[in-house]
Amino acid sequence: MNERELLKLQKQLAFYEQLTALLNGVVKEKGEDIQNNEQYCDALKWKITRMIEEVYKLDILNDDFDLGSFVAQNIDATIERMKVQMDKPWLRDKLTLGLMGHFNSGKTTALNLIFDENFATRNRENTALATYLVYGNNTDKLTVVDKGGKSQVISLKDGELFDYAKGIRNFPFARIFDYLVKESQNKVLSNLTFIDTPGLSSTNEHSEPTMKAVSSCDAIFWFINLTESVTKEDLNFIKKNLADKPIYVVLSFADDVESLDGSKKVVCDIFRKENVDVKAYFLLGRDKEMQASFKKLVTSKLNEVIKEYEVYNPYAHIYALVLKFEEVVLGFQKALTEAHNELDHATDQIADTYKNSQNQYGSACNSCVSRLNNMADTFNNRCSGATFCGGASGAMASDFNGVVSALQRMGEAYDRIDFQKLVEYGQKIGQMGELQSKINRASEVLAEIKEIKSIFED
Ligand SMILES: Nc1nc2c(ncn2[C@@H]2O[C@H](COP(=O)(O)OP(=O)(O)O)[C@@H](O)[C@H]2O)c(=O)[nH]1
Ligand SMILES: [Mg+2]
Repeated sequence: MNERELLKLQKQLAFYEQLTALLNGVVKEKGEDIQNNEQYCDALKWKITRMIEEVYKLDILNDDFDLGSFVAQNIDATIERMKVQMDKPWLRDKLTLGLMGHFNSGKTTALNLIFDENFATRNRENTALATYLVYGNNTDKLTVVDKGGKSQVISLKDGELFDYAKGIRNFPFARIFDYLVKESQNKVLSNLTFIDTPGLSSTNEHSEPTMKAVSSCDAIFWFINLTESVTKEDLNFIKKNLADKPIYVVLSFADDVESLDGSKKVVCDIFRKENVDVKAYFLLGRDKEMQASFKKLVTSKLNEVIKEYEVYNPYAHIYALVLKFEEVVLGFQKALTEAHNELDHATDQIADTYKNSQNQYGSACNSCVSRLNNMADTFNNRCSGATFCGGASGAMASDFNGVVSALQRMGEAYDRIDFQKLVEYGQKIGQMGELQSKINRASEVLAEIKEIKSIFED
């Protein structure tokens, strides 16, 4: 074995020893409260999604309302964020800024500069995991959290295990873990949490930690190596994943380009053309003066950003949505009730008209009967037992005429009975039944909404 091979073996051995120590270290189980929180979030998600489906079924939302994408964007993503905030106390009530862009674009260098940190920066992929820089006193330790939410406090030295630079071989091992947390006493961090991501790489696997961080970020610092300018991947990622987030662009390697103004203009023009709204640009380079001004500019911008953006509150977001749905359903129920009342009034009128015409027919019948009775009386009084005489025949003739015209009026009254009104009546009663069942459905949905509201109002 030659000296080079021996050295390599020794390095590997040191790595495995360090790794063994880490794997044997004290692991803090994911707390029961966190597991309960997650179950709570899942139950809430289920309840709210069901409520929205029920509102959707009432057929009162706009035609272009897409249930699937609405739920994905407004409920799934928000509840995931809620879970993340419950899981990760350092994201709670803080604005979260993500450092993103290609690997090797100066993200970690910038973080070190702004916060006087000392994270490893190398000219190849290095940080395998997302690193959270948070406010706290334990500045000489790191916390590493695995994908199951278990955490472990390690020394800064052991943190180096997660660097690519320790050998690409280490990389799959780092993948068991989810992220690292480093505390800092910098005052800016009492309102902000930074997530330094490994950045985008040519393979999806390496970009995963960056993708995962997106949903936790309120705003993004996007890094562009000015010597490479904006790439298709940059634009794709920004458009697909960051469309609704404020973006600040850091142009790194600024002293490595021939014409700084020209290169910067190219980037600005591309973003403008692609409708990416960049809030501000910062220049970063190797030059000390440039670095000092970068630090100054970014720090003052961060203080503005803290004031400018409200800390994302998933509860408030969902509560506002629930209130909106309640408003829509209440409006729907009100309109239905009004329509129902109108129909009720109309059917009463139809019934009155019909009854009226039927009453008229009834009284025509009665008058006909009384005419016939008159005739019978006349016959009994004047004609029975008497020879047929002129006076009686005159009385009978007038009775006959009376009966004929009474029959005529009866016929006319019958014609006036509005049977169409009966049909109309039946139709309207049917419509009322339909409205009533929708009103009842809306009441049920409103009861569900009320129940969800009470969860938020407690
Ligand atoms: N010349 C020059 N080198 C830089 C600049 N920013 C970062 N670097 C170097 O580029 C490499 C990658 O930087 P790093 O901050 O680790 O990039 P990250 O992968 O985006 O975190 C390191 O060697 C840095 O020293 C810059 O503005 N100018
Ligand atoms: Mg980095």
